[in-house]
Amino acid sequence: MRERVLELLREKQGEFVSGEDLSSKLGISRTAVWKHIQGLRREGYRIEARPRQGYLLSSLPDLLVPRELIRELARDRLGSEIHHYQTLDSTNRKAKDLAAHGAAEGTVVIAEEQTAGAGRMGRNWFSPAGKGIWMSVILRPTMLPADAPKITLLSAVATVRAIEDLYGLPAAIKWPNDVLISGKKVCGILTEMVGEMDALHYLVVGIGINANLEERDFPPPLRRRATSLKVELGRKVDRRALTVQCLRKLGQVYTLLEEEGFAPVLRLWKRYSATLGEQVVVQTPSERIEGRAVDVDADGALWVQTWYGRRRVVAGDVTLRGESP
Ligand code: BTX
Repeated sequence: MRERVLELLREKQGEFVSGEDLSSKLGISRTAVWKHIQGLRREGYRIEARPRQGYLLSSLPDLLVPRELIRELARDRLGSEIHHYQTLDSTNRKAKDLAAHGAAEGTVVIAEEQTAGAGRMGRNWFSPAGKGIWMSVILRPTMLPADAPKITLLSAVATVRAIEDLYGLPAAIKWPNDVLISGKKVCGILTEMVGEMDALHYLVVGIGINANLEERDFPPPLRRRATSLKVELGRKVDRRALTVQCLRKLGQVYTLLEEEGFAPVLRLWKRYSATLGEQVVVQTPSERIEGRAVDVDADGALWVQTWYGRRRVVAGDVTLRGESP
């Protein structure tokens, strides 16, 4: 019933709807209407109430409420089921849990705040309340576990395209999956896989985007290396629109991978690369490699030209020349 009250308020678009109208259309008492209005207000909808005029929906909540996102994503491939939390330790952890219990491909977990947001290699991802997009998507591609890095590159492409489309900002990808603006990290992606040697069961793609953080919101050690869309644009962004666009782009590039293979995705990745052609230092789990980043191959691995020949890197952290490590 709450949904229907909201629907009727929405239909009026900026005009008042009388309590009487609502109650007769919905076949409930005016007291019941009032209770649903209160419920919607508690969810963050701003609804004005005026004697004799009724109710007017004046703004939607600045929260990533599933019903608002699902409406927009009705014709898209991802996001038909969305779990939204005020606080979670990590959306990736929750998504893995849901996937292990059979959640469908395209299920999305979103938190307004993460208390233990996960980065790669056991690192933390700073995820303050209401300021970013902290979300994870469950995918069940038919591919071998060895192909999972392709999804990581694909997700970075989708995020960059979403940012470019909405804000025209020149975002670039640092191998494998940091999204940078003005050389600073605006988004991080953590892909986690569950499978066996010859079968991938599911993947969780965790995307963290610094949307409306101010510079002072970042802990001091991050300030030099991190930025947000708000800092870059000088204005607040609509987190809902950004979430929708990211999921839409992710669905589109994922379909491109299925239909045409990795080559077109890799071409896009290269187009947005901030790494290729650059002098880099790559810290892998076992060594430090210095040289020029010359290519990313069909498996998503980075090739570095060093003094002593070409090296292939499958996992590691890249520092670009001029960037502080
Ligand atoms: P990463 O290991 O490449 O980056 C983590 C490093 O980035 C940290 O050690 C820190 O230096 C820096 N950092 C931490 N927080 C931020 C931030 N908000 N902005 C810029 N730099 C930061 C990247 O790992 C992968 C991050 C994925 C995060 C998403 S959020 C939704 C999902 N759930 C979850 O737990 N993780 C993912």
